[in-house]
Amino acid sequence: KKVWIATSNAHKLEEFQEMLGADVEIKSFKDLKEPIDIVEDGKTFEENALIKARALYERVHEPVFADDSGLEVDAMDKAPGVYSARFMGEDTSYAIKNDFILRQVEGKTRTARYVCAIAYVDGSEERVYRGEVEGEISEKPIGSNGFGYDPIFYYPPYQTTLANVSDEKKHAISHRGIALRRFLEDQNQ
Ligand code: ITT
Repeated sequence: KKVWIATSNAHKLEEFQEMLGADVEIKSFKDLKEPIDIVEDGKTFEENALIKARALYERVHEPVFADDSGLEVDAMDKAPGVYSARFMGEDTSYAIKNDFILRQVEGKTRTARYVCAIAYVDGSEERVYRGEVEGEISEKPIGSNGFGYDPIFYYPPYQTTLANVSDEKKHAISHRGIALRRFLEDQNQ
């Protein structure tokens, strides 16, 4: 089986490969001869996922997924949200972004969630699936697995951050894992 994923984020690709298994061949933006210029100007995760999936479908005319995801921090009015990749600039390290968020939640409620919208476009149908996982901003960064905000995303049932658990444990409860399983269950109906 082969599927396109409209992403240039290598960490997302790795997670999809782990979750879908080695027998699924994944292609992404890096496999295109000509780059696609995409303006991700949606206001919601769902809109942005559809924008990316439609753009790649128009190029390849084969089944395409896209993942738009991010972190909502309640004490920051749900920022960085859909701006999670661009928040403080794409070139700013996550060590700096994570420290900034730790300072923002000092003395405030620490609740946060990851959200993921997975869009699927194949020319005859368009579908979007959402997954969310509730957590808290940790007291300090912990762990080196995962990517992005994982070192500060504390998941109470595991009593540690998502950067401090195995890939399997992350996928079992993650926003991306939930959204992907919703898609797969729908396909099996
Ligand atoms: P593409 O649009 O090319 O897919 P992107 O990284 O720009 O890549 P998004 O706009 O969806 O994608 O931004 C998602 C950001 O949210 C990502 O860069 C991380 O900062 C954060 N994020 C999403 N899922 C995450 C996860 O599982 N662990 C840690 N951080 C995550």
